[in-house]
Amino acid sequence: MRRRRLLGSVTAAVLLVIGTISAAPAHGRADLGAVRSATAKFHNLAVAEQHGYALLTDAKGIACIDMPGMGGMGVHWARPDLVADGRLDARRPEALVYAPDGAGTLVLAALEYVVLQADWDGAHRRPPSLLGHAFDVTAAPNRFGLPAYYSLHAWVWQHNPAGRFAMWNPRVTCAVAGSNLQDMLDLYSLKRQLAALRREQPIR
Ligand SMILES: [Cu+2]
Repeated sequence: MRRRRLLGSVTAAVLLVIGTISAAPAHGRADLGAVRSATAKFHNLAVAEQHGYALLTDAKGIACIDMPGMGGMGVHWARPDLVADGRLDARRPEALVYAPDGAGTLVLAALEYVVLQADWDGAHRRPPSLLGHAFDVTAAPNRFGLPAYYSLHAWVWQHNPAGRFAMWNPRVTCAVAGSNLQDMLDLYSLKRQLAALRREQPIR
């Protein structure tokens, strides 16, 4: 009887330990899984645009962002309303990052979470973190002409050998030989100009 009770409590303790060990990584995976299922629809750029994401260029008009020696990000489609709301939600990234493949076609690669530093620091004691990772800080002035901001890249759709949450991906390059990337971007900016024209001069 005593022995059985002892055995019972040992079993319970072992189960508790196993439970604790397996719970931590399972939780992380579940979060990433939720992020993937919330953003899978954005493999289709048209769907991303329907959800308010728009092509983002830097202050010089450069769309494909890379950093010689570090790698690249790709082309960002961003939602200014989410950047300005001072909040972070793993399932609602502020930006979607599309990397050009070998032929220059844009393929969803990463999600980027962005919050302005002043907005975040004004409401929180600690700098932001998401999915267990601390954000990078970009000071002002910067190439995007933004006030200082926190950002976190999550390479959930394309492997990044530098790390899933690294800013630059050594495998991403904007210098794609014979690419249709610029044609694609020109087409997007043409579409945007057309849409703006239509808003200015509604067809009667
Ligand atoms: Cu980026």
